[in-house]
Amino acid sequence: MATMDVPEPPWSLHLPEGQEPGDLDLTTGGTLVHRWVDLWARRPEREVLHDPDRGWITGEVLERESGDKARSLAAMGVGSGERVLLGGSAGVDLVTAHVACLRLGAVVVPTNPAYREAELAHLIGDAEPVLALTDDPRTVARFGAAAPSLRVEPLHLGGEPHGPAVELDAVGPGSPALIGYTSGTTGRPKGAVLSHGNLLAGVNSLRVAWRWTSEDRLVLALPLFHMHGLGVGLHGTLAAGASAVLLPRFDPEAVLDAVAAHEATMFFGVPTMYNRLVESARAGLLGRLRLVVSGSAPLPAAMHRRIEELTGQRVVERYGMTETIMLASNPVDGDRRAGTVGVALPGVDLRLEEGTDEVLVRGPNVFGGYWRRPDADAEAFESGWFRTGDVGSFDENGYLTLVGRAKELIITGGYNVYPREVEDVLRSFPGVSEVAVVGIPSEEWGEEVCAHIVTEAGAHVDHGELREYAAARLAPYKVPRHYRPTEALPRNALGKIQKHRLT
Ligand code: MLC
Ligand code: AMP
Repeated sequence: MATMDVPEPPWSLHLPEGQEPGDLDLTTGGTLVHRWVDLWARRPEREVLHDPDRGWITGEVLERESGDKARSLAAMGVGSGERVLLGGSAGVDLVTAHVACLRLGAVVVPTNPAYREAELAHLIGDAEPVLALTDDPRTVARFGAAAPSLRVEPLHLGGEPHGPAVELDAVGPGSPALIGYTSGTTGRPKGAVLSHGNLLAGVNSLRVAWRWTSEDRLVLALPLFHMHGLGVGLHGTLAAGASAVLLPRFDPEAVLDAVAAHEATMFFGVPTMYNRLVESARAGLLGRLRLVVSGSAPLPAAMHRRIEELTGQRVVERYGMTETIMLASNPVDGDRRAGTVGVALPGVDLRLEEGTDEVLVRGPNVFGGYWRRPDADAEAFESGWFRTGDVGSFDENGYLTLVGRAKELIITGGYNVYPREVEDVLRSFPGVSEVAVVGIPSEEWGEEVCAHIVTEAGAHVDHGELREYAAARLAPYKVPRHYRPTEALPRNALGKIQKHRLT
């Protein structure tokens, strides 16, 4: 509970010395693309992004390639407000396609290349994209199977621009920029619509809190289809006028190579990445960095200590969500407390709901609502505050500890799995009568997905076949690693399954 000792607002803890809360302007730059384009015009020769295929790419090249792609998209008939599915591994080509969509005013729907046909079919049916962009042949085939009439183009969009001149960078802060799909209790993922203003406020807050400047260089091995890699890593780099080394996939040795070879200053990762990094004989290289950040899932206090012992780094743990970008962070200058997610970020208001202790949030970074889901909005917002579904407690200095979840969510390796979506798939397998999916503790993944299965009378369910069935319909990280047969699921007097009794 907040007490008199907590500075007002609590996030003033994040401000550099001399900056007053009243000086904070999270709208600096107007919109995300305005800010980026302005920086590229002012420092065209500056190296911004590196990938293994293209080497270093300057601001001038980013501006030109994204502009050319935006014109190609317009020539293909993509208009402002229309949705474009984007998928692929992190690299300059994916980034320029993403930036092109935003500069045109199209709405990006990031997709995980691991999504199966059924998952894509839902996304496509819901978002109604006019186009999909990807270079991944598996994804192309799955798009084709999920929606045969959907136009799919490669990320380079045909190279040279074609089509008439078109106005770029014209969207305002209120226009939708991104739809991030996230599940929930319904089992069917819903789209969180983030505006250009939300995305800008989100990164401006982090620029202040993390002292993110043009001198910084991030090693970015996170996928670019979730908030962590995209809304924080990529957008933050571009908005800070900084640079990033993009790695197409996470590999601890490749991360450490990049740290050494490119004189990096920052690394952001999920706890599973740190589990693997500390196993490297060269983990000490992380000690060269200015800032090491963990998020998306809880970082165990023991891992926090282990990283410090090996590298001298006190990791900055922070807390975020698709719908809100980042909410809280441990301070860069100040006490970094293991086991807490720190203090509300600049411009972000956090409080706990009385009675339930659910974390509620309000701020310019918080999305406006779900795509075509007024029913979900009505549940998610309470008098202008967004319900995070996380349960927390504040200490006397405003540090937040997440103590549980009001929502049913499993986080495995930083990816979110909503049990309902998995249960729906498993229940459709012949012979299965009831299913309850829970997360069980795992040192490597944080949690692992576990399915408790009740079979129909007289039926036999082969767990290997069930796993294969699930793997054909769900992205690999959602597929249960454990199958536990049971006679009956534990239920309370009202018939509700008591998942906390399942292990
Ligand atoms: C991969 N596998 C996973 C998994 N990732 N299983 C469970 N959970 C995961 N997260 C599967 C693979 O398909 C494979 O299955 C097996 O595990 C071994 O794979 P691997 O090669 O060891 O895994 P790898 O590809 O290296 O992936 C591990 C990882 C990745 C940690 C690098 O999971 C990852 O990038 N996580 C980050 C996710 C992220 O960006 N989250 C941010 C969400 S935004 P098989 O069957 O083939 O053996 C958000 C908001 C916020 O949450 O606050 O940031
Ligand atoms: P997503 O829906 O993918 O955006 O994931 C958001 C959820 O991830 C939050 O609601 C939290 O439950 C969880 N999360 C993010 N960061 C942390 C963290 N540092 N510690 C614990 N949980 C986290």
